[in-house]
Amino acid sequence: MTDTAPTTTRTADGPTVRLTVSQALVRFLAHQHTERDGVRHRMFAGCWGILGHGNVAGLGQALLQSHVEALEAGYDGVEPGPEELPFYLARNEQSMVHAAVAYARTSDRMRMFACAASIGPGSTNMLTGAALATVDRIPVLLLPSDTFASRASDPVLQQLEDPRTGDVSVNDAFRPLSRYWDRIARPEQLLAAAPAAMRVLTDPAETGAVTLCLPQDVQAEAYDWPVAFFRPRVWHVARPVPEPAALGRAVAVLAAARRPLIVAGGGAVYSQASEALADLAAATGIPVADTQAGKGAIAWDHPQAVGGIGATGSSAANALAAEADVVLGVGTRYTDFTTASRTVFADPAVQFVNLNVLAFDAAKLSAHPLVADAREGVRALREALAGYRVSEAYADRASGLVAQWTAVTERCYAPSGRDLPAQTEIFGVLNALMGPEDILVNAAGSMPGDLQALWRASSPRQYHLEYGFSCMGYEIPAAMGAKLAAPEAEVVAIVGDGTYQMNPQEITTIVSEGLKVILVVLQNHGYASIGALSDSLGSQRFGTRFRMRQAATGQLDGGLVPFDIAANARSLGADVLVADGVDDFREAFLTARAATRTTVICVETDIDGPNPPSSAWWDVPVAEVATLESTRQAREMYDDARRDQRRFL
Ligand SMILES: Cc1ncc(C[n+]2csc(CCOP(=O)(O)OP(=O)(O)O)c2C)c(N)n1
Ligand SMILES: [Mg+2]
Repeated sequence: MTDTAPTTTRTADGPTVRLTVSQALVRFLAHQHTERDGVRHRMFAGCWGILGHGNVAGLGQALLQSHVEALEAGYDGVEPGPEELPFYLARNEQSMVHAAVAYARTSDRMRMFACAASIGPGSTNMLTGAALATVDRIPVLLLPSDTFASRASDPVLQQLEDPRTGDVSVNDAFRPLSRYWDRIARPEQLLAAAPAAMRVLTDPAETGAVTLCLPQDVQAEAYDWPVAFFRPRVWHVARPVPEPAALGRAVAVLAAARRPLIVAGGGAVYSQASEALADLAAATGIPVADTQAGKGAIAWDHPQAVGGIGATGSSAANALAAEADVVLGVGTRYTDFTTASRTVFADPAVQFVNLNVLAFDAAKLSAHPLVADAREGVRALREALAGYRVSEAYADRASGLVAQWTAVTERCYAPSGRDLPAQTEIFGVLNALMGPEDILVNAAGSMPGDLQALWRASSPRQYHLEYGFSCMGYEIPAAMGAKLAAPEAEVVAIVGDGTYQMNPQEITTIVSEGLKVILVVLQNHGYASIGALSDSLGSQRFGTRFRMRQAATGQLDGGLVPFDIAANARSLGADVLVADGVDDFREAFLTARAATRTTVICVETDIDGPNPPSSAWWDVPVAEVATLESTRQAREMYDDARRDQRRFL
């Protein structure tokens, strides 16, 4: 094979090289870097993909060519060449986006993946992943293939036709899910779109899914690209500092606080603000509660750590939230779980100071906004608050509350002696055996609530809960993405049996990549989470158990469904251990940890819990009129609870 086609022309931007749009995009992406605090990374670890007629001869050809050229230049294929984008083959497009998101999150958003899909269903399969990335503010570059820009072959296989307009395709569905969206209908549009996409991906305030739609004919079209387009670029990931006037206002509020509380969110983790946060808390004595994304931003055993806050939080954090006169949010979006649907902050005069890199979040709850990078903002607050300290009485109250919650956690973690273990007992084993370098992955079911309440995170990376989108099916591909980002970590995903059935096939990808992760599948024959919720809301656990349809009743209320998760996981290429009870689970986990292959541990747990005691509300509306007595009672309780809901005007 020859090198790239010879330089053909000169433009005002210098000499050019003739490449297809796909070849140019691959070469461009390979030359992008990120930098923060002087540390530089190659921006793209590679390109996930599933090929179809929409991209096999376009982007697929370009990825192959980048590899062959790297080999010809003397690279061994293990370390990618400087113009190469390594290819990763997934089994489902949604999964590949999850894997990419977990990779970027584990890399504190400094490194990421592109994800390439064929037209039609291949691309729409990425929609859920796109939404998740944007909700969670995690960068991922999506490359859905698109129908012909020329329209010569319309309607191409899998094309959506719209009698009213010629310029709509299924990829327009990515628009609301993307922080930047573009369609490359002419090659030279890439000269503008590609740098625009990089800017958004590396902007901590704007990042999320970025979508470049690539019509299948344009992917293969040649153009004379200025060589300067491919020069190595370094995208500085900014750490904006607070505006002095805003800092002054925030400090005035905080310095007058008698019962302040810090709420640490995901932004504190991604900006690597842990040390600064620990310093601020130690110097001022302000207690620190954490959200699902922020857990571990402060180590659980820091003297000021008070555990998870909100609907699934600890009684310690929630009691302090109820009394707080000033709340300092650090990198939090204040989701309904964090605020207990706006009931957890109960002091009538409570004020908020929101340190956030995104002005939108900083302004929430009528706060005094402090728009800045979390680490820089926390450092500035620490300096400006020198000499401020909470009263001893308040500090004692916080540590007393924490001691009470510690006793609750120990009870939940201890063996219960019941026929089937509560999942909290399993979490106790994992929490004791996993180190600060290890990563626990979870996203949906009854597990996130129990974990936020109980898990003692010893590092910011250890606790990887996707709870912005809480997407069933994230866990298995995310374990793979986290492992790719942190090969030295023991990555453990906790997977509900419902979640397992959403997305098991990616085990095959994990195995084919030679990656070792541990998947703990909690078999409770149904949706424990939604079942308990349904029960508490007067809907009697309707439709939440996996049962056979009975001829006699016509309902799904028969025997257990004979679904053999262990056999299924084994068939996908994993090693499988079946644990009977908690002691057996501990043994299985130690075996899996010592193993070199991906191991699935199946353990049966009690669908009825027990779960940790709840100390806050979550707003899930109950039918206002009903013939069911259970529903009517639940609605009364709902109306009662809603009276505490605030608007923070
Ligand atoms: C993709 C997706 N569909 C539906 C939901 C709503 N949902 C939340 S938890 C849950 C049940 C999860 O079941 P399982 O994984 O078995 O966990 P368990 O509730 O038993 O702990 C459902 C259906 C969701 N979060 N994600
Ligand atoms: Mg379940």
